Amino acid sequence: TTSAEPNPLPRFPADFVWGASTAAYQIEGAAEEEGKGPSIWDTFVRRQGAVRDGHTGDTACDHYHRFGEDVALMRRLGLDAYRFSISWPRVLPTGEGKVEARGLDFYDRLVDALLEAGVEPTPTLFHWDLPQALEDEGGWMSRATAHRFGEYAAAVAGRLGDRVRRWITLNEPFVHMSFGYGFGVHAPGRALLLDALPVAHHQLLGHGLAVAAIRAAAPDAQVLIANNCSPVRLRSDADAATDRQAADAYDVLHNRLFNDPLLTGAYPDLGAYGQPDPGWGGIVRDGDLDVIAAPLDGLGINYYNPTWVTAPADPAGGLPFDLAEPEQAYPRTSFDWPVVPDGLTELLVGLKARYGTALPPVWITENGCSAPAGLEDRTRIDYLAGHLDAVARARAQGVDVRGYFTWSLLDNFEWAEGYHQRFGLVEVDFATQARTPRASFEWYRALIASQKS
Ligand code: GBH
Repeated sequence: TTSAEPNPLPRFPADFVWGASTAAYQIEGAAEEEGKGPSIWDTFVRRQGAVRDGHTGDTACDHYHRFGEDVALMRRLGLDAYRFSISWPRVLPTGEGKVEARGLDFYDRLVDALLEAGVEPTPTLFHWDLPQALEDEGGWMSRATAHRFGEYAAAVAGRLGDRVRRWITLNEPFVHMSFGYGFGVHAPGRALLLDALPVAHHQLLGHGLAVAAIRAAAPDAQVLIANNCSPVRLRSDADAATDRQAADAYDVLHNRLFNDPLLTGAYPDLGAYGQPDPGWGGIVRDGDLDVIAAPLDGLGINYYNPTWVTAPADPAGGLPFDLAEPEQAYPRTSFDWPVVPDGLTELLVGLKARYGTALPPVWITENGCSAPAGLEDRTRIDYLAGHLDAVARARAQGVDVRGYFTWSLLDNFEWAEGYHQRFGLVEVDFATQARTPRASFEWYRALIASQKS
């Protein structure tokens, strides 16, 4: 097709890793097969009004039964690596105790199929599908969940650690905290607002325990976390002082709450959130930050767009910022998210400026866009080309970016939006499960091939 002509792109190093990402609940289906226990998403999708048009992930892309076909697509694409997630309740139906061998067998077969296809398996241990039984005991509001996560990590790494060289612990702990426990628009659907803060700490503690478990099982493996980060921007009519304060406060909640403890061993000051106690009233215990700050082999960054904020209209009320709309007319994705590639350069250069030598190598673990249905997805090609150029610019400014995983390989279950948003390089017809590569697939294939020749 004419739209498959590669845009001119800078050359990346020969060992730069080209990948694509998915997540278990969004693609696997087989929600009740082979001993899998219910996750909080299995529960949440049945709640009236929770997901657009009542869509569920019961079948999704039926990847559980069709992974062979999907791995063949990856091989055709020439992927170096594939980022997928492991469903905790498939491996441990109630989140703890006895391993369900059939669940672990599935990932064992997937890993072997990937290696056979020359694609590096890059599993994420938690992409939001907590076992419902653990949610019934408090979920991530409960400290015990962090320990259960460490045990789950040990079980998975014990089985796959002989073949998996690169692991990701958590996906986007900020989104899971804020959407899942703060606003209730994702599972588990709790609207605790700022009382959801312990969810941040318990996920990070779970991350640290998982790092130790993976290192014990697979000493040579690399361990990463995938944080979604968003550079914070002000409108051009911003007031210097109060708007700057709002931007700093937003940066603390969205970015630094997760990056600082991992990379510096200390939380940012949460005074702007009415939390003067560095121990957050007993949540952060002695020694926890040492566990959380265990050295990482890489920092995964999921980037979609910047966030615009202003000073709060009601400073006495809830949050120390208001979200704002940019006044500039950026192109918009089908999700209505602004397309701002230079935000990715700004984010990466900003991380390097803030953390310096404490910043490990960076991996773009998600980046992509929702585009109209159909095969001629020119807007997706433009989005990807623009953001890869942004990565190259950050590399040129000294940020050590090692790889790029686009979101997503396949159209899939887009959480509260159900099947209405399509993020795939491959179109999925959910009535027939037919997979058809889009123009962007061909473009990405040609790009990867050209980078290797
Ligand atoms: C990721 O989350 C998830 O990891 C993945 O599962 C998901 O399918 C994918 O992205 C696509 O959504 O209101 O215009 O400022 C992304 C988290 C949070 C990023 C909301 C964009 C708001 C855009 N997203 N955010 S805007």
